[in-house]
Amino acid sequence: MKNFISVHDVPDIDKLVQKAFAYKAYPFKDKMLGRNKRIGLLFLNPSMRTRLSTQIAASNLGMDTIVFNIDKEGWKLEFEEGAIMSGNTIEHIKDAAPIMGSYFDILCIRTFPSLVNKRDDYSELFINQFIKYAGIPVVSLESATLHPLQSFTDIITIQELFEEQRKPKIVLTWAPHIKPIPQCVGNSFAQWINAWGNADFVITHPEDYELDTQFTDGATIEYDQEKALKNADFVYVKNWSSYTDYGKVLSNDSDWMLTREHLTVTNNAKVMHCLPVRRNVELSDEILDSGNSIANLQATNRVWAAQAVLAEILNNLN
Ligand code: SN0
Repeated sequence: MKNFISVHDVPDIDKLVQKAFAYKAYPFKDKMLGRNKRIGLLFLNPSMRTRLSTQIAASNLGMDTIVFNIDKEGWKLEFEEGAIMSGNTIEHIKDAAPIMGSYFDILCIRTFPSLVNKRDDYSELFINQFIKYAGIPVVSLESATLHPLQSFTDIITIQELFEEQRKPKIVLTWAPHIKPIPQCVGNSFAQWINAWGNADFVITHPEDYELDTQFTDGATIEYDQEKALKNADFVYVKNWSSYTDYGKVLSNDSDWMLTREHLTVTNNAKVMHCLPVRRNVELSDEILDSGNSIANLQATNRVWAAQAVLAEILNNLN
């Protein structure tokens, strides 16, 4: 593995899951692998779990980490080729990224979508410019359209909990929110579950909240949430803004908030969320504070997900 941007960078998902489980059992077994290697974590947007788990994963592998909140502490970057930089951007990615490439062995980047310019967001302009100009492996800590470390964690967590000899039914349900939110987590979860192929996978949302079919093809789309939730083993709760009417909030229908009532038709489903969660807007307290919620396990597993990915990249470097 060179870069980790999407599921397409993973030749064998199940093998990577096993690698993560091995680190969960023995966190320090490869403490020498990252010796004298330095990782840069670059944030253009806020983060808690991603930042901490990646830093811990790097430390478990013996790497040095530098965290740079470039949105707050750095110069504002320009990503457009040929831009006349007379506006508010100060430094071109062409000038910044090669320097980072010389300082680090691996570069990790979080960059949210604009939710205004669909073409730039869906061409992954920012992260692709980093890949082009840094010249070292790049790991996505959530980019404009995807959140691969989260989706990998989600599959690890499902595998860890589901022991029956059949495919689990997994439902991704849209939930209300107060503001426009990226489609990344939904896109990425759909992309990974479809690529994994070991699930009966249903996506439910109000009409006009369809995600990009390049990620959802293979899943069943069901507009009736109750019908979708029937016999679900896992329910992933997530808000996203509209992809078709790009970046817009089209519904705030609180009936879509997952409550205990919604779970009655499921197979006592485990409820997933990537966090941070808007309590009693996306998901009710009664679920989040119950044994059905596995959001904390997902977050805990972020360390092993990041460690497996970084180890794969380090193996490729050495
Ligand atoms: C981000 C998202 O893509 O959904 C990051 C999730 C890991 N979430 C938010 O931006 C939530 C912001 C809010 O105001 O609740």
